[in-house]
Amino acid sequence: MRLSQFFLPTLKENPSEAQIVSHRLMLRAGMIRQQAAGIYSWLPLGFRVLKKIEQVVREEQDRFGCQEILMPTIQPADLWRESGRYDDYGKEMLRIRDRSDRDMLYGPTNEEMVTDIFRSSVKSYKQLPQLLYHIQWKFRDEVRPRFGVMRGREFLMKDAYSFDIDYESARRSYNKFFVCYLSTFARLGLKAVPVKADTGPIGGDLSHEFQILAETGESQVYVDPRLLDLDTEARQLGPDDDLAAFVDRVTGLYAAADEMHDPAKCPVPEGELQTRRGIEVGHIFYFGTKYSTPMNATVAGPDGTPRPVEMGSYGIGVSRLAGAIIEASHDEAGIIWPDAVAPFDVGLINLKPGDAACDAAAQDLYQRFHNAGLDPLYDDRDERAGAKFAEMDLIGLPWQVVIGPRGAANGVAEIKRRATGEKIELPLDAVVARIKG
Ligand code: 5CA
Repeated sequence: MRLSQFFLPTLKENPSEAQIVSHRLMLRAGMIRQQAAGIYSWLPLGFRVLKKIEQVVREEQDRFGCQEILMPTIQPADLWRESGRYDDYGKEMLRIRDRSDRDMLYGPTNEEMVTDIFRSSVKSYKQLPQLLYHIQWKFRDEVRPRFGVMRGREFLMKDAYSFDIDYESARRSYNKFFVCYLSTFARLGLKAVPVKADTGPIGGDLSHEFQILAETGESQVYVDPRLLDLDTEARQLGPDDDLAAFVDRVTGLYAAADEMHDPAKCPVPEGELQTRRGIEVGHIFYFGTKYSTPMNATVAGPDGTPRPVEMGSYGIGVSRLAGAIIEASHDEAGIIWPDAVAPFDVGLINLKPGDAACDAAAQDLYQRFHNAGLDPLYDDRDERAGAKFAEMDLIGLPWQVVIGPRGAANGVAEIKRRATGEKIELPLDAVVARIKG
């Protein structure tokens, strides 16, 4: 993509409405545009990041045997009357009436709908377990939407649902998502800590939140330092491994959010306990038969008698992650994208467009990047060097490659790693290999 043709409405000034750094940087980097309180359009740069996050989340769900479906955003109120949540959900639910005066709603979550899909077609324990997920927009009419996409009213969620015959099997499903989440967040370049949580309006009695650690996080968490090193181990585990052993060990380590932290009960010595800020990017729930009983979602067990199916639900805030990743990875100059979710792999800066040697060298590299399967953003605009560098730093691509008249004459480019600021000069034909690592 050539920057001269790319739709990238960056801002020079800090937008006054943005209170936190990710919101500020997403607006300044032209990633999103607010359309109403807590409702955003995703512009090309932001959309690319959102799709990358979504894809990592999808691949990890698939790896653990969860099947993708797509349920609608609009749901009939009658399903929610069956579970009893239509009245309970209160003002957070956006209620709509269609032309035939039927009560509808914009889904804030999908337990009822997926239970309806399940009960209409699964009749025997032999068809279990079933794990289904979708990645779909949700609407919650939050009292105080704020912090950009971190607390929106319309937001993109990956929500998965498990169906099992009994408690033991349901725990195995829960464990799969537990490990899948740690692996997903590690792939996204994040440190995520599982913290025991309240179940709120989803219900049930077993629940964990996944908090990623960032100085600007909304909640305070107190964690055993051993919880900060689970990334590699989680990525190596798959659905057929002994996940219970891993989950039992991890959940045995101390982790508590502010309201649950009790220094008297904390087994970690004060000097070792990590007090950090966290952002909730995922939340998993086991709630047994809370929906299957009232909605009559039963399957025949081995003895032929019908019993309500055991369920859990598992959410990841996909659009929130775009903001959360920035909170965890930025500096004064702008965003620092982890490789896995960067909107482009490399920013190619031509310092002197119009100069034959610079144009030829830049064009040659642009082609080499494409040939190597890298996705470059080529700054071919006639702008001051300082402005070009500042904009590249702001949008945070992992690598910058700079071609100037001196380098072009000598057949070299300067390469900068955005995360460390480290710069080296390399011959043009060594650039691709360096970036591909
Ligand atoms: N049905 C369950 C699990 S699928 C559920 O809805 N859980 S939740 O309420 O905890 O939401 C799942 C995730 O969505 C949260 O962990 C958070 O990352 C994200 N999320 C929730 N509310 C918002 C919001 N207003 N804006 C952005 N992301 C949100």
